[in-house]
Amino acid sequence: MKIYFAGSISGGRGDAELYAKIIKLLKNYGDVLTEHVGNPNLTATGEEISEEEIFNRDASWLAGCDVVVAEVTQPSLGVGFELFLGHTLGKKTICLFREQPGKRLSAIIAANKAFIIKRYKSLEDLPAIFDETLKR
Ligand code: 6IA
Repeated sequence: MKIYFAGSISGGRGDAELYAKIIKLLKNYGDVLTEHVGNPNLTATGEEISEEEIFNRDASWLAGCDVVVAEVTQPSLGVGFELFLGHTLGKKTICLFREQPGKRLSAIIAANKAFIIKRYKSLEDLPAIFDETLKR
């Protein structure tokens, strides 16, 4: 199974360490195409390749994946766009939102019936969520 993991880059890297841990868990279920999203050395200003190369690479990985898993707690324009793109391509999509006081998931994501929305408190909650949503 090819997994496209989406997480905030330009939107803020506050959750980068969490993304790396999620990617490690996801590797139990398939190949993660976007391991760089969890790289703590990848800053908000991004990778050393051109924006066009990043877009073309990410769009083709997205088109070729079996499932999109997005951590949507840190709002990100790019993650929102990837969710839309995956949606138009009919990709199974799981959105992970960490419950925190004062934070709300955008209604345009939360209310989309095409997405599997999973609210969680901590990393320990995720194996059960992945067993339920990713195991064939
Ligand atoms: O808007 P954001 O940057 O937060 O969007 C993050 C999402 O878009 C991630 O899930 C990535 O798949 C993708 N993405 C956005 N920027 C990059 C990037 N470097 N490298 C890889 N994937 C990216 C940005 C460099 C650029 C500022 C020159």
